[in-house]
Parts: sequence; C-alpha cells; structure tokens
Amino acid sequence: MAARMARASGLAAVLLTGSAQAATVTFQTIEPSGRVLDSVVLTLMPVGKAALPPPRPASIQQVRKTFVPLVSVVQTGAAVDFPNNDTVRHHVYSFSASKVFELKLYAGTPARPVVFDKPGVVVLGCNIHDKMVAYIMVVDTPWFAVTGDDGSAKITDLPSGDYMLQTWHPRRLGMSDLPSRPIRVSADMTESVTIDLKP
Ligand SMILES: [Cu+2]
Repeated sequence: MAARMARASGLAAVLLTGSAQAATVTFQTIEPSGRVLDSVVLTLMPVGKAALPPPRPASIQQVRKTFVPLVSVVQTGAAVDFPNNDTVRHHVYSFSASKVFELKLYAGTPARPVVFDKPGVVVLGCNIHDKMVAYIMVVDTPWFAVTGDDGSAKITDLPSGDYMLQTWHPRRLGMSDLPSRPIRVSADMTESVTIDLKP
C-alpha cells in the first residue's frame, strides 16, 4: 500500500514544461519589377526527418465553366473531390506524369475522390470546355500556401525547425525549378519572395 502511494506521487511529480512552438510565416511575393504576384505556390519542406500529419482532403469545384481554385496544393496521398456545381456536365482529366486520370462526363460530385499519390504538377482540363484549366501541386509536406491577389500568403501551425522554401507559379509550367532556399523557423516571421516568370 505504502509502496503504491509512493509510486503514484512520483508520477505526479513528472510535469511537462513548455510545448512545441508553432509559428506563422507570412510571405509577400513580387516579380522582379516589383509587381505583386498572385497564384504563387509556396512550400516548406522540412530538413531532415519530421513527423508529418496525414494529408488533408481537398476540393476543386467547377462553377461557370471554371475550376475553382485555379491553383491548389495538396500533400502527397491527399484525396481530392471534383464537385460539378454547374448546370452543364464536365469531363475532368489530367495527362500529367504525376497523375493520369479522367472523370467521364458527369454532373454533381463523383462518388469517389481522386487520390494524388505522386509529387509533381498536375494540369487539369475538361474534355468539353477547352478553356478550362487548373493546376494541382502535389508535395511531400503538409506546409504550403498559395498567394492571393495581394501577393501574400500565410503558412500557419509550423513547428520550429529548418525548412527549404520552394516556389512555383503556373506561368513557369515546363520551366526549370526555381532554386530553393533555407528558412529557419523559430517564431512568427515575414519573408519576401521574388519570383521571375521568365525562363
Ligand atoms: Cu467542362
């Protein structure tokens, strides 16, 4: 009895102090001319081993014969829905190396999502409407963002540590990768990024 009580109080004395710090990195992206740049994909790849959360599902809808959003980023293995919210049917496809698929002419939401299991750029099209296009960047990290019209984006809940920042833009499709650069995250921070859209 006494031994059991001593053990219990010993356990109670073990207190965890502090917790893993999570930071937010705010990006501001411009072209070399100084013009702010939207639709920039920003990804932070952890340097070394990192425990990654499972991929989150995503959704790319079709509305007014347009894919929304134009640019998505998902973690490798993510399931993506393609709800058709138009009054016309669409036939969604990709011939990209990292994911070849097609969702034959349909209305509503296909019963099964499409799983993107290889990193890389996927270009979406519609067999019926040639002008419809969208891009999915599949990446081996859960930490990513896409810049809005003001050229800014935030990556939140980022564990402290070292990362490589990689950038991409749809107008660089088919061009060589932009150089990545190291970023050390230990607290909330702001990063300026310049993207050259020329080859
Ligand atoms: Cu269509």
